[in-house]
Amino acid sequence: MNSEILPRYTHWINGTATEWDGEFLPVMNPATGETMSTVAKGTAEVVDTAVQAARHAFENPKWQRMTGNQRGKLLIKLALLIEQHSKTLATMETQNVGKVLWGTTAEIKDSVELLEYYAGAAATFTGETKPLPSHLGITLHQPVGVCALIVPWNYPLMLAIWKLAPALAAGNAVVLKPSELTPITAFALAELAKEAGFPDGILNIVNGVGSEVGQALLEHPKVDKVSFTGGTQTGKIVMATCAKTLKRLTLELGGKSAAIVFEDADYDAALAGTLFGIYYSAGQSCEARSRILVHKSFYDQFVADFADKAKKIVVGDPMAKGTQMGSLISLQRLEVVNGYVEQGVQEGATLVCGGKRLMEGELAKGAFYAPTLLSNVKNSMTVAQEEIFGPVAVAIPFETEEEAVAIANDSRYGLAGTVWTTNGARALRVTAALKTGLVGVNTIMTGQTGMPFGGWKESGFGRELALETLKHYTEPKSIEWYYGTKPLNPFGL
Ligand code: TXE
Repeated sequence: MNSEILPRYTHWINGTATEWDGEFLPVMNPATGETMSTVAKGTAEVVDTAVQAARHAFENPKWQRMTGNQRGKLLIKLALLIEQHSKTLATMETQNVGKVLWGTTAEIKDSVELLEYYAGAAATFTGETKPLPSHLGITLHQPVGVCALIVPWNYPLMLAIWKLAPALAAGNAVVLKPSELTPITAFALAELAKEAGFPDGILNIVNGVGSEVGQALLEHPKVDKVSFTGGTQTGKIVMATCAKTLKRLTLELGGKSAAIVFEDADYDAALAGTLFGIYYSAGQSCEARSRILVHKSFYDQFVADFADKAKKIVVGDPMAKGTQMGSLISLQRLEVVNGYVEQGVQEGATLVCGGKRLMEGELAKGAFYAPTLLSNVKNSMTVAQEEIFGPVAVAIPFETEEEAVAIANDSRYGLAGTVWTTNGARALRVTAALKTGLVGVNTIMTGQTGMPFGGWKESGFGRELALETLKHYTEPKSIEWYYGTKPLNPFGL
């Protein structure tokens, strides 16, 4: 296809799409293998322009004087506009990410709900007054300033909103950096934010590759805070770079989360939940339950039933009704995923199902990988320790509750987990013992609006989706106001 006639995405600065005479990168539809548009490959200069625009807009007295209620109103208008355009946005997202349309539709619905949540919270996140000896203590929560929001490709619009909603509710200005693979819906978001009435410069977008524009954002002296979602390796670079200027930082990184299926679990619910927990979004979720720990007494049966159902998952055109799993983000990622599966088998795991690229008919054009299960996995194997980020589950047997907890915690990650049990006391013991930020009991639906989302250990730090998230986008200030009758004069001079 002639790239001249494809839609082109540049940058969004000061309320408008910029001109760009630099390089463009192709943007792919991973399910069809077609180039669907091109995106500007930004530079440090464009980052500087965007940050200056954000700084200018942030310092504008009109924005500074806006109340939480007024910012909340803008967020509500944005939520309504996104709701009105949800079909178009979901279609764009599906075509760019390769994930099923019902999935992207649900993500947009959740994003609308999150905007509404922070719209309500914007006016409530105020300081406190504290009586002190001869002083009145007042705390203020003031916006940090310019926030760089760096998001990955697996949930492009939703994760942008996870960051943007609390940042704007708290009164900041933002520069959003979408993944170079999935820049499309961010642009639509910027247009809708303008229509909602956000002042120009409050929301800016820079496009390009992480090592250039992402890095330039991290190094920019006028960026006050960075909120990053992505891989753990990149997260470490982000943290080291932010340390140079002590930027405020939150990191939401990878995971290798465990679903523990106890002998007293509701078998059918656990089976359905563990399948969805890994194959939703083709396993490309940070909180995917990629390790399935199953009690020894029914391990073989569970593995057989799981594989039986995994083989029935409808993989294909993510736009088609009835498809249950779409494509991976790229053929390059598919090769990485396949490499892990091969390594698992070399290290002694048994390939029960999947383990191959799907090439029948139209599928050959895209990055489709069969839902895969490896059994007889030891937790020390690479496939149990590293984040594969694809539709690959590993099944590990255990005998006792203590052993299950020890296996689940034997990971450098600590994002999520699920406990499948009908024993309430056990649920309480195990949820308390897991070293993760999120735990589901008989559910994989963690990460709902209002519940703090984030990891322990190498899964990062900071929490999204909750009221406390506003703390990450504000600086607290303590004011101590003396009201004694005599001037304070400790030196007696
Ligand atoms: O992510 P990256 P990638 C994991 C998953 C996946 C691996 C690699 O295991 O296989 O990470 O994926 C920007 N300074 N997750 O390579 O590199 C980049 O442009 C600043 C888990 O796609 O982390 C993109 O916008 N920014 C994760 C964003 O960082 C940089 C979701 C994420 O890219 C940068 C995605 C730099 N030096 C992948 N380098 C999750 N937590 O869900 C890159 N970027």
